[in-house]
Amino acid sequence: MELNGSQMIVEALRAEGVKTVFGYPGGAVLNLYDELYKQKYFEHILTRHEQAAVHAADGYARASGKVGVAIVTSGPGFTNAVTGIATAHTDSIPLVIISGQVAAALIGTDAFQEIDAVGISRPCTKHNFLVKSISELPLILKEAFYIARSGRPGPVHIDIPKDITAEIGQFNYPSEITMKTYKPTIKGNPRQIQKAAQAIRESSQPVFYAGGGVMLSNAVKETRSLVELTGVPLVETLMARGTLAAGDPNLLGMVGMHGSYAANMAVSEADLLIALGARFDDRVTGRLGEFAKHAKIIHIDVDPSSIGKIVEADYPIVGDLKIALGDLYAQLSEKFDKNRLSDWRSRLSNYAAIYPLGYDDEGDAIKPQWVVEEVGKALGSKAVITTDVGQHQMWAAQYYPFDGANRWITSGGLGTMGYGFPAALGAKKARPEATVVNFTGDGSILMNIQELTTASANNIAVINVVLNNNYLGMVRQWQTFFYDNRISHTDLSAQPDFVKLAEAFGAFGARAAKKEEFLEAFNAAIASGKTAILDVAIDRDENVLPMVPTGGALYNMILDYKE
Ligand SMILES: Cc1ncc(C[n+]2csc(CCOP(=O)(O)OP(=O)(O)O)c2C)c(N)n1
Repeated sequence: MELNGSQMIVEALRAEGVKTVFGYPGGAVLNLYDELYKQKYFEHILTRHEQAAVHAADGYARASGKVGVAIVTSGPGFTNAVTGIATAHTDSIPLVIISGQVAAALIGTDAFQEIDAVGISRPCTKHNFLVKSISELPLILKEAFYIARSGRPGPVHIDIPKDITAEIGQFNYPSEITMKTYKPTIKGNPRQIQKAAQAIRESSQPVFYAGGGVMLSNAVKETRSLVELTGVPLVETLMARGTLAAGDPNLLGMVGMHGSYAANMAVSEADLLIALGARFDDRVTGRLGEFAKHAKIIHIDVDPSSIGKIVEADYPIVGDLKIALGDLYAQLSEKFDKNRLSDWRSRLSNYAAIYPLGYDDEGDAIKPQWVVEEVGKALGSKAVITTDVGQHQMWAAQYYPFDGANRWITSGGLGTMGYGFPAALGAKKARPEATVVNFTGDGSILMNIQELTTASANNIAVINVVLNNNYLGMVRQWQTFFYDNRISHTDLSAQPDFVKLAEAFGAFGARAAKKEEFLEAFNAAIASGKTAILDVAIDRDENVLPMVPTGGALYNMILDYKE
């Protein structure tokens, strides 16, 4: 079939089953946008900033488990998108980003809106392509989707010169492909799995360390079965919240800088650490030399380059986690003696009992943790929760009752303020039946506030709960703890009227300074059926605890802080 480049893109998106794309037009993608105008296969959501388009595609991908798609123009359109691309890259989220480029003949001439897009995207994508001729476009599109979703997922960027979007060529879209240079290992080595099973059988203080890979490989069920079978307790990274249901007796909580005492002590005292799709991020490990220093390490990951990168693995297993866990289960299902772990388990229960997660809810001021708990009570585990970055993100991670995959959406690796709201919009498009709540801060929400227009124009209803402390709270906390309370440029007392702002954009706005007002505002927001901003005045000086100071060992936590 003969098509022009833009038609090929549209047909490829159709063939890949894409239902929603997010984007922002410009000169270099005019031909493509003309084709988007004519087609009826999928919906295009016009965001108001390219960064938001990519975050929305990312939120869509995380909520649906499918590849998210964003389209941006050349030059500033592309550079605006970079933060979104890097955010997805660090968290291994499958995206295809299509950018326009100046006409092939103009590349390298400093043409209007020219930028070396593939040069910029190389370090923050799983792979990228500059399309050099129309003949290679169909295969590149196919490969982009394949690379984005297979193995360790990630964003793939395709930069397409404007003339190629108008040129005509042959379009035979392959239904399947294999690539010589890229073949992810899916099945873990049976010998290694056998050895790992033996190590689990022999250990007396084992702990599972679940990372984002549990979610990405859709391995929640398999992880739960293995935990149930073995009675081995589990800690979750920020990205793995929901692996076990909140309240599960095998769950020790979140591990790392703001992890629970029990989780951090479990890792510190374990004799075997079973890392599941986790990458040993420094926010998790604390001081590396002290991290799990008594433990042998089993590391299961689909990405071979992540194994041994930060921490040597005694039992490396390269493969898809879901499959590897199934194989491990088969190895262990005969006679695993759970009782062997009873001393270990009671020691850990004791840790959980002496330092439970908690906060002081005495005074009149609204505590942010209380807000998170109330939303959790109202919506439970069926809601989709997104966050921005800061204290509110950690409180949401600590106090929301998670249960299962694809419902907890946060920028873990890059820590991108401005992520939460557009990601929530993308998530709502992917899961229209779910209530979507974005926990955000008064700093973060202003970073992509323009997307209120996108929400209103497209009737996408999400609830932004602004935990408003009039500070860049997380940075203020560090200044308080580690810089002698020198509050340098983190006071956000000067702020807009968030209620009026919401209304100006056609959204719902309400303010809450007392607990009853919050519950009322929250219910009214849901009833409004619109995107909402709830401006919640919280205790200004609340800190996120426990906290492991940077470079400290996990077992040295600040549990309580009094100035
Ligand atoms: C784009 C970006 N800029 C700067 C930072 C550094 N940073 C991390 S947390 C934070 C404060 C966030 O403040 P706010 O959104 O009000 O949330 P709070 O911590 O008060 O809950 C800042 C500035 C970041 N993570 N992302």
